Amino acid sequence: MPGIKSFSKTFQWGFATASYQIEGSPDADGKGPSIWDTHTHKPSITLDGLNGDTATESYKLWREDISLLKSYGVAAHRFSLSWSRIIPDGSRHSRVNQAGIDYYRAYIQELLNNGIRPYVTLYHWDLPDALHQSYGGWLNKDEIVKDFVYYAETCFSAFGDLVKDWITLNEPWCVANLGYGTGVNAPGRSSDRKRCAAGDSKTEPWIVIHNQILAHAYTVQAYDNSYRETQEGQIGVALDSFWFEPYDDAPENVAAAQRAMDFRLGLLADPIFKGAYPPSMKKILGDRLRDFTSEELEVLHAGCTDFFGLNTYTTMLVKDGGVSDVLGHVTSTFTRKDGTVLGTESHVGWMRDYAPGFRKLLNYVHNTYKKPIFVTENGFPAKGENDKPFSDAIKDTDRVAYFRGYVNAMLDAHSEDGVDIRGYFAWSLLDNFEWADGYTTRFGVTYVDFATQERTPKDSAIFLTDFFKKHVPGQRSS
Ligand code: GBH
Repeated sequence: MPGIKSFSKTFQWGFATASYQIEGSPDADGKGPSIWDTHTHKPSITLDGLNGDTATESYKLWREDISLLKSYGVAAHRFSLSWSRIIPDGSRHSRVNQAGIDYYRAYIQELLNNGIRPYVTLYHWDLPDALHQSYGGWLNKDEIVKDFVYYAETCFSAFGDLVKDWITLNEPWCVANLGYGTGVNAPGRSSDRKRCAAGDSKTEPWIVIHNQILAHAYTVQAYDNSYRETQEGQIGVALDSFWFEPYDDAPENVAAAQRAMDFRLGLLADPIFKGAYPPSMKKILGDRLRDFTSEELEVLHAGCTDFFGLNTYTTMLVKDGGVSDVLGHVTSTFTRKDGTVLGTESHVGWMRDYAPGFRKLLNYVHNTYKKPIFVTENGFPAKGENDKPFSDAIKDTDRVAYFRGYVNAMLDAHSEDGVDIRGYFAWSLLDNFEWADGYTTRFGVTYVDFATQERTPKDSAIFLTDFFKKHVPGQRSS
């Protein structure tokens, strides 16, 4: 179609979900508990006091979810596997649960039967609790790296004839800093003794970052060594970042924005794609950031992470200075120097709608890491949606506006800036269990009535379906 900007005809678009946020059925068919099962059964963890025991009942309603995907006309679907359904206590020394394998094989087969390509995340935060209890989970390098690789290989063997697109870890920054820094997320460790009984926010997040990088790298090595040739797939990682924009053009604020990018994204992306931590981080964190051994460096350098999975929601303005070293002594705000505010407010304090920042971030990732990009998450929780009557909630004007801005920014990044973008997964298919927010924050393009589990498309689902139909040549219609 002349005059219409478009992605390539192999562009993969769809929605993303995560096991603990949708599945429910925490002990069905031999599943072991994960750290999120344990965490959310402690008092005062979530805003509404609720947990993921039921969520969207997707462990039972999965065929319905796949029909919904089909009705939206997606090319692909990103979802995660629950490690403790597949290996109940997580360990390489223990048994694999055939019922877990059978469940996910049926799920994957059903996607394929409907012409939907599976993008499988191995780890979206639900570590088998037994690994945390027995040796400290992500804190224990020697054990966790081996157990993760064993789990990953179990999945490559069990599903790799059907699955060609793998994502090792989801948002390792959040796993480290929310799980072991603030302690808001599982396993809930922090120096804050009002909130957590144990933990050390100064050291543990950086250990957990380091061990996740190694788990990723050794998994890629295992894929290269034993599966890549026969299965002919690709493997990536989903890293989350804001776009950090300097507050003004003062040189110290320009430098601060780059430092924030280093601390938020470079921390993971530099080792994984370039083989070393950002120098700005070493300078501030010193020995708290572990050095890689020479063997580890070899694995990092030899491995081929095929694509850059990018989870991103918003932009922040950054100024130099700040007590916390978590983002490298910077201060962030949504309010510009002239008092105006960046974009429409959402339901959560940490994000607003600002599409120009998305285009800049896509360019930054492309120019810095030179890998094909899959946007593995992007979405918007409309303010006050949970308190609206159903008939208003499904007319999600602010979410439609957000997606319109973001997908067009991505289209411009692709067609005008030459950024190599291969796919886009909106977060999320369904309203679901939004971690510490419980069910109070809705990110879905599909409304879920949690009392009846009835699913209803919101206007944003229809918008995205129409957009990709128009801008991906040869998209099949639903
Ligand atoms: C993603 O997390 C998750 O992958 C997904 O499971 C989740 O449902 C979705 O996005 C929506 O939240 O501590 O300064 O970073 C997004 C990660 C974690 C980013 C909480 C914002 C709070 C502010 N978010 N974080 S900060």
